[in-house]
Amino acid sequence: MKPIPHSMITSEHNFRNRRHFIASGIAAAITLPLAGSLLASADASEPLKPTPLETINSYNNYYEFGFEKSDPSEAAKTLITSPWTVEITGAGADKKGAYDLADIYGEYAIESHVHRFRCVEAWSMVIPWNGIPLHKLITAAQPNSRAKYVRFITANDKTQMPNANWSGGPYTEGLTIEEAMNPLALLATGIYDKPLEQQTGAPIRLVLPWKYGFKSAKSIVRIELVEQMPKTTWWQQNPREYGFYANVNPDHDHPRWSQGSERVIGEYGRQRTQLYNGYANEVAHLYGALSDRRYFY
Ligand SMILES: Nc1nc2c(c(=O)[nH]1)N[C@H]1C(S)=C(S)[C@@H](COP(=O)(O)O)O[C@H]1N2
Ligand SMILES: [Mo]
Repeated sequence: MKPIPHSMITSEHNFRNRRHFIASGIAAAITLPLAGSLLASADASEPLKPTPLETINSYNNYYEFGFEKSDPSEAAKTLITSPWTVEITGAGADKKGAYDLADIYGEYAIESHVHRFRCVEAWSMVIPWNGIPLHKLITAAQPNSRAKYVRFITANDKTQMPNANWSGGPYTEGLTIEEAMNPLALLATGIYDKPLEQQTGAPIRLVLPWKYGFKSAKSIVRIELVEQMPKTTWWQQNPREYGFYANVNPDHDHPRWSQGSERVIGEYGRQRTQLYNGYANEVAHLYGALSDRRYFY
């Protein structure tokens, strides 16, 4: 088993220092315009300012541990995350298997990617993830022509989760095979070079930075390569409000609120939301017309 290459990864300490450096540099070099829009225009080329780890770990959506943002960080410690098995199966996989997570760590290098994270509830963070690109695990399962979609099933254990079964079954998500093979799709195992805590989806969760956060299923136990579009948890809860694709788009509002801007958790005020959450160059080719609402709710 190969060790995780920690040397490749920027530490939380360095992130913080770099942020101070950037902040003071800006203050010294330029005078910020006073007037203009009340909303900061997040620019895809601007350096991202990571949200502090304590904030990422204490403001969570993980309904199996309760419905309040503070519930998961208090309740989730009952979830035992080691040992952990991830099964890769389905008619679309020629090489099915059940893998101990420790073996997956031995097989794949852990990469670091800092990404914007945008919840459908119109709040956002910037998260320095560690993890394995999803396409690597899918390729290892030898997808055949029946692999049209990928279905993700998560832990749903009454003995370990106070609110297990809240949606009538395990939290389930899905992607087209093309989305799943996109290099941005990550199976995250850590944040700031520390293992995920239970409330952020330990020991392994999806990260899809161009989609609303509910697509990023936590604590995954099974990945299936399938022919049919999976019936996903939030789509089943309310198909009018939560679609299969759920790509971020400031021009398609949620039926009950605007998606044009977002509250930045840990900062003051709001910023404009970007198309595909700022990742249009990487993912826009996967979808049809921007006016086609199917792709954006
Ligand atoms: N199993 C499971 N995964 C889940 C959820 C959940 O309730 N259960 N909530 C989703 C939602 S709505 C969001 S916004 C993100 C939140 O991830 P974070 O708490 O790490 O920010 O997790 C997603 N994954
Ligand atoms: Mo969310």
